[in-house]
Amino acid sequence: MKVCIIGQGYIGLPTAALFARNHCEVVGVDVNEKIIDNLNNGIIHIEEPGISDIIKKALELNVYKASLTPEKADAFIITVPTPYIVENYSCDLSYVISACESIIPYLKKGNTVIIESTIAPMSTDDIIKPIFENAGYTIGKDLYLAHCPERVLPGKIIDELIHNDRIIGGVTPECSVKASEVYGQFVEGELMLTEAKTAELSKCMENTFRDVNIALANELAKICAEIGVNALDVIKMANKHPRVNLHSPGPGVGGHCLAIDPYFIYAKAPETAKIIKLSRDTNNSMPEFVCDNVRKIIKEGKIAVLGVSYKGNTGDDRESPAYEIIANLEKDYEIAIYDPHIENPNFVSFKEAVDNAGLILILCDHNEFKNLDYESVKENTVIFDTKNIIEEVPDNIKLYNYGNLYTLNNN
Ligand code: SAJ
Repeated sequence: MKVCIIGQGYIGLPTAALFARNHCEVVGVDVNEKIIDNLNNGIIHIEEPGISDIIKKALELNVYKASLTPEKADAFIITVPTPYIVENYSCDLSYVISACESIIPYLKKGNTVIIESTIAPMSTDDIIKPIFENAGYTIGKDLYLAHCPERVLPGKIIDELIHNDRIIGGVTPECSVKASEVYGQFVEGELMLTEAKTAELSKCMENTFRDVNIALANELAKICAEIGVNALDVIKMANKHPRVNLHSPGPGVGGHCLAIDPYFIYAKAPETAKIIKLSRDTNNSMPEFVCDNVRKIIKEGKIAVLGVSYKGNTGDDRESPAYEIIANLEKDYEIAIYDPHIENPNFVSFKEAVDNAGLILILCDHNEFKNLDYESVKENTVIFDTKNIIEEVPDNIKLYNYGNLYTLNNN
């Protein structure tokens, strides 16, 4: 089988590597000339275990090449980004549309076209299908079109691409069968055949499920701060119930999935998607909640912010709530930022950040923050741990987290 993959990023490149390793001929297409040159020389631009060796071997065996233009193939897979439109958070399909248009000159009857990028429900039927119909194809008869969303964890992409179950959403049942033959080349998990719109909504709902559950935990944290209960104890106790799994409250929800995908659903049914929208609003309100509590803890002076990544132990700061918190506090306090996972000329070392700081504000659960070097921290410094990762502090340091925020109301 010959496969042409449009987009050689975090998903497209590992996918290309696995097809090549499984005896397919692969063309990896990208608009970035430097990426293409590097890939053809075995230089990999993404940090992901296992990819580099597979691509180098595939280049040696002549089964993989990177190119600026598509080629004729049996299957085409689109793995380009789907950003959101800033004004209303709806799904920006422009890269997907131009990727689809770019393959039209190379298509032939019997080909399979698969969209992997996360897209809003109904996008395949309403927007992508007409692109190929207008080019003269009858979907399900002489061209097979499907949406098959990726669902992988960075750092474990190769393993998850092979072993995770996969949603195969064809525009027609014939399209699902053809798309499953493509993934059958390397996927060992179950291939679940369904309709395109079901696949689209399933992917969006996976991330919405987490967002809604996190919103519930965040709402609990606010209620506890208001009525005087330890939220962390409530979560610990309630989760002893075999069918309860309260999530963890925090400073907000970041990243390019949970903070975005729920809006794709909301935009489709704004009158009905009430819990989804309320959850987004609740999670978006957490930076302000953090700032309000900071203001109760200290009135002026220096704050050391620890961690701006959206998630612990990564250097990814997309949509991180930390930036909104910093922008808010910068108006009234001197802010020094330390993040061991992000290189930024404006950030400082831990020692510099905590030097003379009245408050240490933890916004991310990097492992480095679990046991801080308290020798560098001056006496009577206050820590506000919004990720609830610090278990113990020396006697001369005061710790606030979501377990005891309510005590601030009595001050
Ligand atoms: N967070 C909380 N409380 C929690 C859990 C997370 O506040 O109890 C926050 C995190 O701090 C972070 C945000 O939520 O700011 C998102 O973190 P995450 O680890 O839940 O999600 P992502 O965005 O890194 O990855 C998700 C995953 N989806 C699901 O777990 C359903 C991943 O499997 C997907 O591949 C990815 O989205 C994606 O590509 O869609």
